[in-house]
Amino acid sequence: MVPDDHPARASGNEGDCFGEHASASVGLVLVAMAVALLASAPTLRAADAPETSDIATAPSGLAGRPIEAAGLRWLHLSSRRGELPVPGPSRQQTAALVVDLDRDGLNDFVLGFRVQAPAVVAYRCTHTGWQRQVIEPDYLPIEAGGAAGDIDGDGYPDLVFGGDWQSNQVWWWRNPGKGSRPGVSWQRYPVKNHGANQHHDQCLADFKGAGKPQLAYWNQRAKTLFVADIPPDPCRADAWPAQAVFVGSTGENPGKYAEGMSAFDIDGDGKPELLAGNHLFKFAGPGKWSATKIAASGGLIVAGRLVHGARHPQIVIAPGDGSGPVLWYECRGNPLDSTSWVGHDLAGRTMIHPHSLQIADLDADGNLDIVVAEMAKWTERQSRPDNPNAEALVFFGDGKGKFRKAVFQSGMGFHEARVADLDGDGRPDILNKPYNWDTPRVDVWLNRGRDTTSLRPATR
Ligand SMILES: [Ca+2]
Ligand SMILES: [Ca+2]
Ligand SMILES: [Ca+2]
Ligand SMILES: [Ca+2]
Repeated sequence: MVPDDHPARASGNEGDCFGEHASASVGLVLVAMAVALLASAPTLRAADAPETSDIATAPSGLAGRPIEAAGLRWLHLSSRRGELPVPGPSRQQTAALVVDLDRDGLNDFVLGFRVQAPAVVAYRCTHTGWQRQVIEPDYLPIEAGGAAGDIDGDGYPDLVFGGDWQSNQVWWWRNPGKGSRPGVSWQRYPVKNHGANQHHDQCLADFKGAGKPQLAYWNQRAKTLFVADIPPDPCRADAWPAQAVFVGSTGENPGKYAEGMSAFDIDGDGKPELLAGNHLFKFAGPGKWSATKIAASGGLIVAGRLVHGARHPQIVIAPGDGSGPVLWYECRGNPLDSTSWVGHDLAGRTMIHPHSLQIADLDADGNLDIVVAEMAKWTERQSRPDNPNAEALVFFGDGKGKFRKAVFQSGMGFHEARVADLDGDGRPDILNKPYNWDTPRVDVWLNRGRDTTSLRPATR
């Protein structure tokens, strides 16, 4: 985010989740969001499956540069070289989500902005590449975070984004589904339009086992974590009643705020728990949530089965808009007991604004890997990077709790990067849009694996 004394505060803050004292830094909240997306992705019943005619052909003949990074082959596409559409005029790119908007079997992605309209754009994956579509043409001070999930129950994933330090609002956009037409934006509806400002990070998941998702969101300037049920008629609701699940600090440094959110079934009861800041929250019945502190300090928080055979999944936390170590935590007992969680340093150094954190098996060896990436720039009033040696790192897991570090990129600004299959070949790819480093800009690295023969040549 942006410091309080920062000029950017006059025009819009970055998309992260800190509240009161965003002064010191700008951050990345990428990883937590990716996990949230995975956890909240709608499950398609057979009747909901896309019709055959709707299934898209994976993109081919893409312009891009074949590169090698972190020991893998990639096809790198950048809006800087015209290989992807330019996101828009905004220089403060706050949010990024990966979601299959049209349910054609291929992921699309969504970017959010502040300072200048449009506030939200989609990149639809087509057989020739990515086509940009404006979802919200107006200016809104979109904060980092966001969530995708089916809010109105029509089977198509809708979108949620929150306002930053300048706004007390959270909004959702209805996916028109088959009614979607190029050039036609989506209808926006209120989720929250009162109370304190700033909403860095949201998550849609069925924490309550209700058969449909609930929306969790941070409200940084209230230092509060809320969970709201979707109203019976969300297209007519004025605002969604919400319950405060947690109030206070998540161990952040002075001047920072709680951030980070995702969902994962940690205790194995079939229902996802809410991971937020440095805590695990479990729904314990109407109006009741248990809170388990996992770590001394919070940030972007995601979970996965990093260690084969472990009874419970592991949790990874990165300081996001702050700086500090990145740790992964294993459970050595009851996951609802704080003393069960034991942390292990991942990076071996202080990471500076690591606002991207994702878990995926990048090298297809059957062991989950961790992607952590730093921001290069967050201060608006200067053009030079704050952190010119920013690194995007991959920690390749061995499935036994050991990780091998590899540098994916250096000197590049990452923020809210997402790891997901973007071209339908089954390999997880990397999406990045910097916050204010070299903006406007978006980059995609399509994972071509270790096998050089599978590398598609660039067409230009
Ligand atoms: Ca799609
Ligand atoms: Ca559970
Ligand atoms: Ca792996
Ligand atoms: Ca892929």
